[in-house]
Amino acid sequence: MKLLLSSSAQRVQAALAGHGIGLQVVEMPASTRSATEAAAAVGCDVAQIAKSLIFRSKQSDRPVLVVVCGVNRVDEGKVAALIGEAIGKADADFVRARTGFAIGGVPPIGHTEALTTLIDADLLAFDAIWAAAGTPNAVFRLHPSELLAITGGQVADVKSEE
Ligand code: 5CA
Repeated sequence: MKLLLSSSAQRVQAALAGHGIGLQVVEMPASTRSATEAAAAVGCDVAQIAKSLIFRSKQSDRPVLVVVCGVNRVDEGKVAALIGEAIGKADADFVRARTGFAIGGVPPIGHTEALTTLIDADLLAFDAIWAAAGTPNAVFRLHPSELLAITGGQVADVKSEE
């Protein structure tokens, strides 16, 4: 664990501090770029990794954040029904431009603009989950209720059943 956080991780730490709960960003020596790598690095189940996935709304061209259980895939049709607009994948440039973070480190909070946020209901089953914190090495641990509190996201069934 590094004592001095990189600037992207510091932005996430500052956003967490702004919510007044003592959640701590940690930078790991190993990669946390993917859910599998993050789970190995912190020693949890892949299901306990909260993936922060960015989609692009087709009509209004807005970023949509879906925070997903590490073992699930997103059903884009379910998300579209929930937000009232079709969505597509976001490319790396869109993600960076509209969140301020690069793919592999996109956090659930601290973005450059407020994001419409949906939270996979499956994440609520755990006592502890881990989310990305701005870089492909940075994560923080939190309780699902804290994820709801800091994102203001809507809990929903967003997973693909395939
Ligand atoms: N730090 C880890 C664990 S929290 C992490 O960010 N995992 S993740 O799953 O939330 O982010 C990786 C996701 O980025 C992939 O699941 C995929 O949806 C997306 N992604 C990866 N490469 C690309 C790409 N080239 N273009 C668009 N999206 C991508």
